[in-house]
Amino acid sequence: MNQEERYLFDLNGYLVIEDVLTEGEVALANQAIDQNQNKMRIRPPDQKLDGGSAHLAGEHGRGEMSVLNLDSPWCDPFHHMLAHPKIVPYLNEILGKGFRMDHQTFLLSMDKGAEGFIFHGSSGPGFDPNQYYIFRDGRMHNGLTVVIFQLTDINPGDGGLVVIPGSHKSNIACPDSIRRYEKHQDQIRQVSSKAGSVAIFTEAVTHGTLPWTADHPRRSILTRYTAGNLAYVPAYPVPEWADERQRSVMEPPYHSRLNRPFLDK
Ligand SMILES: O=C(O)CCC(=O)C(=O)O
Repeated sequence: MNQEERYLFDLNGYLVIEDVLTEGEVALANQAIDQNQNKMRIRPPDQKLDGGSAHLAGEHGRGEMSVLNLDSPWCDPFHHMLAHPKIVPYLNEILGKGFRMDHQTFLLSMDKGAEGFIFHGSSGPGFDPNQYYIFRDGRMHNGLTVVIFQLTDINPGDGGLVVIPGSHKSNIACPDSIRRYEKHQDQIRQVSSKAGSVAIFTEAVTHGTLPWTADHPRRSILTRYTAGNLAYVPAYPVPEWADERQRSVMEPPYHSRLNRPFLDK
């Protein structure tokens, strides 16, 4: 993580890293999804995410697919993303060495007309011990942190992930009118980037999703990580397929002084 990236993450609560995956890797991951369309679950109307906002409503729910347990070789691109050598240095800085996968990796898919997600995040006014951003003694400390590998282009105006830059340091709860995307839309930033890029954001930053408007689908691979001593959801059993790198990020939470494995890169 270079000085510009450190500055931008501290300033905004998120960062985009371009060209993490090659075109070939993006194509392989997309092929894996194409081959497993029958495993896609479209969120039903009784699990709407739009929070009742007309500005975030859609014609249908987003698609979700669990990707780590797909049959081989379709799972391979997603296993590789878990402890990706280009991303590990970022997570070492954002979460500290010994960071761990918290929520399991999944595909978030949006076809044209898919609904948005009401803005959420844990920034202020109370302290949330699972999702936080603290800067102390020259370094940042984060709770739950999201890594998204983009498998399709996200152009300005397409919809998808949005953040309120800087809100991870806010002291005031986000007003409902802003969470519902009804007012001050100019303060909301859509995170656009090309297929193969990665977005990382702290769950402390206020974020959400705008309805998808593009003809091509959104395909984002999300994994939520946390510091090695923390857990938001109960730890999953470490699967047999995991190699040494993957096992180290799937350890349950415990103190780093107890021989916790960690990755340098
Ligand atoms: O659309 C996005 O990338 C944000 C999704 C999100 O915040 C969530 O699933 O909790």
